[in-house]
Amino acid sequence: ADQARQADFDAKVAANQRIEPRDWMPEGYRKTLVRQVAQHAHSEIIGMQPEGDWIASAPSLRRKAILLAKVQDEAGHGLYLYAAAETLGIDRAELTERLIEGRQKYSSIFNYPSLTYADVGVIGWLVDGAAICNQVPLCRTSFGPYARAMVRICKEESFHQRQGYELLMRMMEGTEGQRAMVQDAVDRWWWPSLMMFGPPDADSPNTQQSLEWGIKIDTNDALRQKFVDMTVPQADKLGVTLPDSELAWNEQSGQYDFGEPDWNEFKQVVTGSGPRNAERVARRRAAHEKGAWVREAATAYAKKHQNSQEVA
Ligand code: FAQ
Repeated sequence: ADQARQADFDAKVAANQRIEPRDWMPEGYRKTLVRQVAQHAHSEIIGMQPEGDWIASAPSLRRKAILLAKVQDEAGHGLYLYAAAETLGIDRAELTERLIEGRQKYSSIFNYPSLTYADVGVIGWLVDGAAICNQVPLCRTSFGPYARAMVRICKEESFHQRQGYELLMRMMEGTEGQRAMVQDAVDRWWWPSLMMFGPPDADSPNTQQSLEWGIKIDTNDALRQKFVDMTVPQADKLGVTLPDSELAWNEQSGQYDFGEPDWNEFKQVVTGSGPRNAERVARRRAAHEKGAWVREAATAYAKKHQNSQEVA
């Protein structure tokens, strides 16, 4: 029976059909998805922090309204993704425990500090730009709930990317000091943005199997290249320099050549020793603990409501 179910699963994946929560799936497929979707959800929630730091000191009412909307969207993305993970049979409370105990990862990018308001623009431009590059193909990922969550998330990420680029365009029209702030933010965020796509294909233990299962659609290196090709013309238009002396158009390949990110730094950040890891997780833990009474009250209310329905 298992063989028949496996064959059915393989045929669905090969035909680009969606696997749904009630369908049979190999245990490894379920585990890989829980890992990736949870990591993605955690990234959205932890990712609220670097930009959230600027809400109280946004330079104008307009910028504050935009930033508030963006950070709220990220909370929403986290929630869709936790809901998608729950269809795989894992509880959101358990996933949160794993995050605050450091047993599950979130994107390396959110372990860097946001030092000026230009960082808000650069996070929108580069970090959301990289997120879109990675996530548009995931709209076709093989697990239905994850794919459907991605469709909506990508639409919102496009707005996020645009607001970042628009903010930077405005700053580049400003004073010398403002232009220098933009360049400084680009210098700090460029390499970490390239690391968002994960280790080089040769050092990526999960890629091959995830491609076979249709969980991933492209390899880490392929998406990184696509991001560089997309971003270089935008940097030119903006008038900033990307901090990579090896960056050059390659006539033969029809792509940009670029330098190697510092994979040692990546390892440090992913294993908890980046510039802001401790602070990000400590804040998430504090928010979780502070919210305990809300969860308790909501649970008690739901229980009471359920009982009164039973009586009626
Ligand atoms: N950071 O074998 P692979 C956003 C881990 S966008 C930390 O290549 P895989 C939007 C990886 O988990 C950011 N860890 O792994 C936003 C694995 O760990 P494990 C979130 C990383 O899964 C914008 C190990 O290294 N987006 O939040 C990273 O096949 C602005 C080996 O790597 C997603 O999560 C990294 N950068 O490929 C929000 C997208 N890279 O558990 C707020 C969905 C790798 O085996 C503000 N995820 N690792 O020890 C994916 O597409 C994939 O999971 C990859 C990694 C491509 C990230």
